[in-house]
Amino acid sequence: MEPREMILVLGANGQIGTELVTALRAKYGATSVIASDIRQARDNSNGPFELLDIMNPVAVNEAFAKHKVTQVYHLAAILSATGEQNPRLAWQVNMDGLLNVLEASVQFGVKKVFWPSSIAVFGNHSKKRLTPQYAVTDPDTIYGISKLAGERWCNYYYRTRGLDVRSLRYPGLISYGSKPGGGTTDYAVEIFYEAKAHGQYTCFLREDQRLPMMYMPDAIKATLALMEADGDKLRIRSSYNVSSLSFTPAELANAIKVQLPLFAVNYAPDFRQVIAETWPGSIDDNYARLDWGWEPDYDLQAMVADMLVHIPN
Ligand code: NAD
Ligand code: AKB
Repeated sequence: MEPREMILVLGANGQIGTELVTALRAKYGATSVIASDIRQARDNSNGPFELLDIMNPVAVNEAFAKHKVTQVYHLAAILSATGEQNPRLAWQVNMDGLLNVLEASVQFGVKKVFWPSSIAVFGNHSKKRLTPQYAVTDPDTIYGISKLAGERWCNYYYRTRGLDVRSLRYPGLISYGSKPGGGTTDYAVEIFYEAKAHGQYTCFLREDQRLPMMYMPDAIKATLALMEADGDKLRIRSSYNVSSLSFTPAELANAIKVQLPLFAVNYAPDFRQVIAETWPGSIDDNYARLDWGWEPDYDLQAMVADMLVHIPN
């Protein structure tokens, strides 16, 4: 019989972790998935939860040893907009935290590690439309710089230590399960709450700022598919481009107006507009489609309809 998987999720109380933990528990059983975060969960009744700071290597090692961890999903990070407010902290959490996790994974014989990168690895000189896997990567934000360096560290641990690290360059993620945590793409979640609550929204990006996006069910599907894929077929051990939606704030607003005709949007671009301008508008994810059969389920209309059903009035 195969030994039982013990899965540790770091940064589990964020936008992705909240939904990924539920999906992992449905697949592996509640007690096989240990959720952890630096802050308490709103509700930790669905399975084991621990307070854990990824910046503390001793505590990280203790958690790996105590739970006999076989798989890790490392989600703890400081995102793009918050990172620009405190670049040194963002670098420390995103970089030192990742190295603590990679080191512990080698030391405790973890079988597989998932760590997300981002479209933030791209920059001003990257091709903007259908940005390829191996485009120029010249990020301007400290977040993007830390993600690019993280990708290289993951590839390094795979190559030199044989660690089975797998990674996706997520686009902006849209969900209703938990609010986003300080990114440039957060407008695409906020807009739904404001549309429902107040019938109007002031967007911090320009109306024509196209960005790659993905609905959370597709992000969870991509994550689990990559983690279940045959390792021999994975040609990329830095991070895979993965793509689904591509729209501007005006296009998103129009899709919402189909269902809420009185919804009104104003535009007041702030410092996040400057970040968004350096990112691609759409992504070429051919490697993901060929290597592990990636295909998203949601288009813009289906995503909008599902969000509006789930967000309370
Ligand atoms: P989030 O900000 O919503 O959640 C991050 C979680 O990490 C939070 O619950 C926070 O409390 C926790 N955390 C912060 N510092 C910590 C520390 N020192 N120790 C332990 N936990 C700590 O972020 P998210 O949107 O869930 O993103 C998860 C990962 O996916 C991040 O690596 C992020 O860069 C990446 N990503 C997210 C998106 C997106 O649109 N959400 C897009 C691309 C990549
Ligand atoms: C952010 O905007 O910082 C994130 C991301 C695209 O990495 N949502």
